[in-house]
Parts: sequence; C-alpha cells; structure tokens
Amino acid sequence: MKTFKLNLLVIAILCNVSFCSFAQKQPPTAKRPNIIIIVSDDHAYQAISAYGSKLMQTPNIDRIAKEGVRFNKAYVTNSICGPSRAVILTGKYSHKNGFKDNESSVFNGDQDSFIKQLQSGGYQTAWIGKWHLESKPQGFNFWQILPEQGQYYNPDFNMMDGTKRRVNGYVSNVIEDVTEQWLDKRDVSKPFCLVIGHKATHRVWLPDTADLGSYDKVNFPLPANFYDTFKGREAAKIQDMSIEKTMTMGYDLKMFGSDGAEAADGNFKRMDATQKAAIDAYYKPIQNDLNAQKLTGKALTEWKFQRYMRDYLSTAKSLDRNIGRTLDYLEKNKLKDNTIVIYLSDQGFYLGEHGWFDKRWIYEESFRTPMVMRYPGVVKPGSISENFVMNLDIAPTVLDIAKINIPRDIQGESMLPALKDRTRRRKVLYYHYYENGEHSVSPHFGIRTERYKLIRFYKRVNGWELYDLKSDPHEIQNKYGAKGFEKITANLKKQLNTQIAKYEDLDAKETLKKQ
Ligand code: SGN
Ligand code: CA
Repeated sequence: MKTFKLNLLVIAILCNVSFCSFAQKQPPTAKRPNIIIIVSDDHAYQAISAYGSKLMQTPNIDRIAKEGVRFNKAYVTNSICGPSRAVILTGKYSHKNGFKDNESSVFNGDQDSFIKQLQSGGYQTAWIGKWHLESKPQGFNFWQILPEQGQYYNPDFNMMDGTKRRVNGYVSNVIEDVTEQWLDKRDVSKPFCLVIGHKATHRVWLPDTADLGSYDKVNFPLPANFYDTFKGREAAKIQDMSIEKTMTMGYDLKMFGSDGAEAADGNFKRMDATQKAAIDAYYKPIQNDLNAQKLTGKALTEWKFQRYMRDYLSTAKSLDRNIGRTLDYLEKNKLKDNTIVIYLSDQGFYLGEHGWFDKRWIYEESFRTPMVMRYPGVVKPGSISENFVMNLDIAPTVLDIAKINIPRDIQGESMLPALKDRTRRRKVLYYHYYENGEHSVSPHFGIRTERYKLIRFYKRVNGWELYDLKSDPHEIQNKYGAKGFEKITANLKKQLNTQIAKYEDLDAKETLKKQ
C-alpha cells in the first residue's frame, strides 16, 4: 500500500513538472485566442450567399466572411462525413488516420489530434453536436454528441457519463442551446477551443417548423447539366444518387401517400403533437396538390427537384440562424475580439448538378467545400483567398493560432502564412475516396491543379478521367485518351505520383502498379 501511494506521488510530481515546463513555453494563457470551429454537414457552397448564391440568403455565414476571409478554393481530402471529421481532427489523410469510410471505420481515439495538443497546451476543449466517428471523443473537457447521424426533431445525445439524453426541440437550436450552456459555465481563466457539429443540412432535409415554406414562392432554375447523359464517364453513369431515380417520394420528400406510411417513418415518429401538426399542415396540402397533378417523367423529376431545393434551403436557414446566435453570444459576452471563428462543411453537396444529390466525388460540387474564417486583428475584413486550402489544414492552422508546435507527422499546412503572403501557394490538391456501397460511387483518387483534374477510378469502375476546368468547368467532357492531351496527361500523371509519394498513400500506389 505504501509503495502504491509513493508511486502515485511520484507520478503526480512528474506530471506537474512536465506540465509546468510545457506551459511555460506558451505565451500567457489569458492572451491566447479562443477558437470556435463550426462544422456543418453536407452544406453546399452553392447555397451560401457569401459564395454568390442566388438561391437563398445566409446572412450569418456572410457575416463571418465579411468580417474575415472567404476561402474560395477550399477542398476536402475524402468527400464524406466521418472521414472528413477524422481529417479535421488529425490533419492527416484517411489512410494515415485510419478512418477511410463510413461503412466499416472506427476512429482510433488514441491517436494524436489537434484537440489533444490544445488541451495539454492549456486550452479547455469541447465538441457539441454531430460527431459520427464511432468511438468516444478523446481530448475533450466536455462533449455531448448526436449518436450516428442524429435526428432533426427531439434529438438524442450521448453524454460523457455514458447515458443517453433526449432533448426536446429542433436539432440546430438544441445544439446551439447546449453550446451556450457550456460557454456560460466554462472556466474563464483558460482559453477555449469549441467544435460545434451541426447536423443540418444532412439528408433527409427536415426543416424547423419556423422555416417551413420559406422558399415556396421561388421557382429554382435547373442546373445547366441537370440532364447529364454521362457520355464517356462510366463511374458517373452507374451511380445511385439521382434526384430522378434515387430520391424517394416518402422518406426524402415527405410525400408518403398515406397516414400509415408517414406514421411509420422514423423521423416523424419522434415529433411531439405540436411539431407533427405544424409539419402536417405544411406537407399535406402539397401531397394533395401532387395527387391532383398526376405527374410523370421529366415533369415529376423537376417537381422533385423543386421540393428538394425548398426543403434543403429551409433546413439551411436554421443552420445559418444558429450560427448567428453563436456570433451574437460572442458579442454579448465581449468575446468577439479574442475569438477566432471558422465555418466549414464536412464536404460539398450536389444541388441538382448532374441530376444529383449527395457527395463523394472528386468533381467540384462535392470536392470543394465552403470555408470562412474570422480572425480579429489578424485577417483583414472582407479578404478573399484564392489559395488552395483543405480540411486537412484546419489542425495545423489551429495549432499555429494557439502557438503550439505543429507535430511533424501532420500532413496539412497552416493557412496563416498564405494569408499574409499570396505567393505561398499550394499548387496541387490530392484526393482519395474509398467507400464502395451506398450510392454506388466507385472508389477513386486523383489530383486537381489550377486548370486540370486527373482521376483514377478503381474497384467498381476501372479507368481514368481528365478534365480541362478552364474550358469545361462542369466536368462533362472526359479528355482522357483524347488527341492533343498526351503531354498534359503525362505531366499530370507525374504530378499524381508525386502527391501519392508525398502523402505515402500506399493503396493508390498499388492500384497504379496493377494497371
Ligand atoms: C446516409 C445517407 C446517405 C449519405 C450517407 C453519408 N442515407 O447513409 O445518403 O450519403 O449517410 O452521409 S440515409 O438514407 O440514411 O439518409 S455522411 O454525411 O454521414 O457522410
Ligand atoms: Ca456530410
């Protein structure tokens, strides 16, 4: 017993000593800025007015951009939820952090993350909302997370003490409420780093009752490539994510056809009587109108597109409003000047381009993601960055902000130097998507340069694609193997190999060897 006590004492002294020496290397704790990272889900830049969207207004995301920087060329390394969050946490590609897909991966929380670095560097850390990494969060002083994808109405939360708690209300509002409660009771002697993980705007797009009908008077234009024929693009041809065929009338668009089918739907089952009455009062007349129209073919597909847009944008409205609540909280509590706010989505999303919803592809709409950052006193308000940045860069950027050494094995780069010096630019983006199930998108990897995109599909479809983004921004004409592109292709393949070697992507290397 005696030795045990003594051991404990020695450990305690050692910990104290090492913590003190680490803490001394840091600037005075009080001066280090707070950091809030807001990660939404499936939020398309095409639906954000700061990015020029005409579809809707997003005044609060725009507020961050106007008072800070809008990254015009922000991308993800693997366009899907869990993998993107794992990349954000670790600053490493999926093949390094181990979370390659949503189907079988479990995040190994024992590995290093920027959150752990911040916590041991004296920050208070918290993650509230969508997590989706299949293991318990580590490195957080507080967390309260949605199980899996979470629910829009009266969501359940996994709590730190192992219990599950159901909270009444609409998910975006509830997440913000929990966030403000945590901010209210945090230890004010330490800086904080908080991640707010929003569920909106993930499928199925179920708006807050306050926002129902917000866009009913708008007739949304079909994207130019809505009726894509996928000529010369085998992987795109065999996908299962079209508004026409994949999007369902009931589950997705709430046109259940019968009260029984609606009552059996998991999302509707969770609503209380008031919520259900408001939802029914909105959707039932739409159902009646649809029944009377008896639409088929293109007319039905276009009707689905309009409904999709109305539900999606109404769901995004609650997301933006709650981002505004976070910003208001900072102002009211005099935290604005010393708090950095970063907003990004876990990836981009299709709003009818190629006739699709969902994500996954290296094609622009899913590969590119919205990202804006407000950094008072450092980033000039209204800045626009044309530098290639990635979700991979969040971890090193945050460590850079907190003045904590960036571990050598982090694969991203701090975004700060390029904000100060425009000549410091990333020239090539590397991408690798692994999942091979739902929505039938073939695994693929590839690169994007300023002008071109080279893609290698494997497993489901085996082949190459090449796009000249200057003449073909919608990625319709696959130029791989076309006359006149021989030199460009050889050069891009060389660049692809360089990226694969740089990031040590052994799977991609193997695939290329086999061809
Ligand atoms: C669910 C959705 C898919 C979506 C994935 C991944 N189907 O499986 O449409 O692509 O999530 O989303 S659903 O029928 O359950 O809505 S992610 O955001 O977690 O990557
Ligand atoms: Ca997502």
